[in-house]
Amino acid sequence: MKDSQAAEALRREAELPEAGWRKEVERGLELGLTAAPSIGDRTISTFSRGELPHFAGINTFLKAPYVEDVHKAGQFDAAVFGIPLDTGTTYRAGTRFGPQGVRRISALYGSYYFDLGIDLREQMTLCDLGDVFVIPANIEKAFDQISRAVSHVFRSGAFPIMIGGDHSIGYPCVRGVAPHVNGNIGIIHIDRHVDTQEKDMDERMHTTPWFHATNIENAPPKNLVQFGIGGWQVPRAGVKVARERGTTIMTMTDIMDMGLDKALDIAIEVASEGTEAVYLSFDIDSIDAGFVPGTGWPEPGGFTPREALRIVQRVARETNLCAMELVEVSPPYDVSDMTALMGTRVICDVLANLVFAEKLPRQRPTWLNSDPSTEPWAL
Ligand SMILES: [Mn+2]
Repeated sequence: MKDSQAAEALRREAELPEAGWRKEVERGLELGLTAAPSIGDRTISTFSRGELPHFAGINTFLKAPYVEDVHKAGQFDAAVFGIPLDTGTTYRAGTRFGPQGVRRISALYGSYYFDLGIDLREQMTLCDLGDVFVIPANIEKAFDQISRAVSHVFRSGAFPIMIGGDHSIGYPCVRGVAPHVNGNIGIIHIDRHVDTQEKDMDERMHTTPWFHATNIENAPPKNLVQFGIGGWQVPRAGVKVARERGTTIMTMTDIMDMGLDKALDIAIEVASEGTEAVYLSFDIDSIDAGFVPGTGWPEPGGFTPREALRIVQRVARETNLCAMELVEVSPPYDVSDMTALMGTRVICDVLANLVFAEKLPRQRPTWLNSDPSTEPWAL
């Protein structure tokens, strides 16, 4: 088995540095006091200030530093922030607790990923910027806040990771990214639902983000690929729009018939053709509800977790990924945190694969248009 992934993982681990871990230990001892004399392991502090114990401490995503001053976002390779908006939900709400739920269960993980021999703490810097101040009673004002926040983080140079929130945030997130890309953006949308109608019950809701996002000049519908679609919750109004605009929809049956990797070849090509950057929108309900019950619009017949991880692996490695969102995790409907954990896993696997493919830490991308003298996105 010397050519196995496991054998390679064992080799790679030996080459990983420990400087980040040592720094965390030193910091813990300095801020949290050295441990009681009976504790043999002198890396342990009295107050928990780092990864351990996993069940202790104040939660940020992966216990990354909470950076209260958002002006410092650009000092990190990647920045996580929450968008706790569920005003766009058309059935059962609760995704306003998505960022909290994902952060809480993310404490289960350390920074090391065995499969790839990657240690995020040693190989990149990550911060948690907290949450966007959404306006729950007015979705358009919430959208404005979201676009401004995304724009700020994106142009700082940090790789932005948005934790929703319902899928309505897809539109303001892309609207925050688009002005800072020199060239076009492709969108890879992993979902059971098309989310392409113009309005739902007279407003822009979580069923509408891609209608509005593909109205943005440099986010054309020809580079929108919708992956895993199908079932009984695809409104006909959205289907009409998809047909008129020529977005690329790939159903679960399409994907099964051709095989996941062949389908991913097509998805990556559609999103990348003629674009400078690719945006990933991952709806947790793309995975079968048997695995992820904690979501607002469950639709049976979606991906398995293994398939979902294969999708994000290839998207992270093979596209010019510029930002991502994870949406529709709804902790009030979750069981044993399994949906939030899967959401955590999607984000962690994107990061690990970006590091593996040497896309993180990143040089400032040539397509990133950010004049520091300009304000972040504003109407
Ligand atoms: Mn969906």
